[in-house]
Amino acid sequence: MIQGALFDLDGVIADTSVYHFQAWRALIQTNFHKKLPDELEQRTKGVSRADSLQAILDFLQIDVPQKQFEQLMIEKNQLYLQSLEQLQPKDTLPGIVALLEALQAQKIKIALASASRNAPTILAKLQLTDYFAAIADPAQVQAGKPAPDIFLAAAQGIAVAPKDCIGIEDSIAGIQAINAAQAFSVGVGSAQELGAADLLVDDTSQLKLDIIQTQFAKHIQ
Ligand code: G16
Ligand code: MG
Repeated sequence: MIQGALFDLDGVIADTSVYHFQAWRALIQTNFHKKLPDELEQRTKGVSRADSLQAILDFLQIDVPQKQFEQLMIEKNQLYLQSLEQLQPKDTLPGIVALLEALQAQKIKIALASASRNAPTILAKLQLTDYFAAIADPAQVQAGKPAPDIFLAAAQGIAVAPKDCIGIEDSIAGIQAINAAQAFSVGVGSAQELGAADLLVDDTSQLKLDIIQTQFAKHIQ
């Protein structure tokens, strides 16, 4: 029986992953006059702000002093926050409110396992905060996704063993993190990228609790 549900945020609850990459693109264009290829979007999904910037600079083979690195992170976040200004409850991805309601009706505890330091602000803007019994703080965990830490912290926040939890993710790093935490991984996206997920759906509108429960029961047999 599922006792806990651990949610990723960007790309699962809201389509903010698009805004993250738009902000990275604008930052790199302004500062280095370079264009980022599409492939970097998946590589930075679910990955912390610092790790994302490092991956981008490595890709571009650019080395910057620590002070400039920190300045670039601040600038990226300012660009990202600008795009969040318009965010409203209607921007919650399809099927998410219904899933949260279904989980709550079955007394399955809900926690957030997002790598984003902006996650509490986004949940508040979407008016979803009250569904969450715990929000794991990415600043307090040792290693970011693909390490399991943020999912372990989220499970601990609702006092449920990770093996009794499902984790929902749209990123490769996130599915790896859920699997490493030994929770049941539900991927939202393509099999090409998220083939390691225990259960895969094309988009959030297909996240139905009865289907997830059936697959979870088969998985633990
Ligand atoms: C998200 C995004 C990543 C972003 C990270 C940190 O994670 O997918 O692209 O780099 O959070 O975000 P911030 O700069 O807001 O702290 P998740 O785990 O919700 O997908
Ligand atoms: Mg995500």
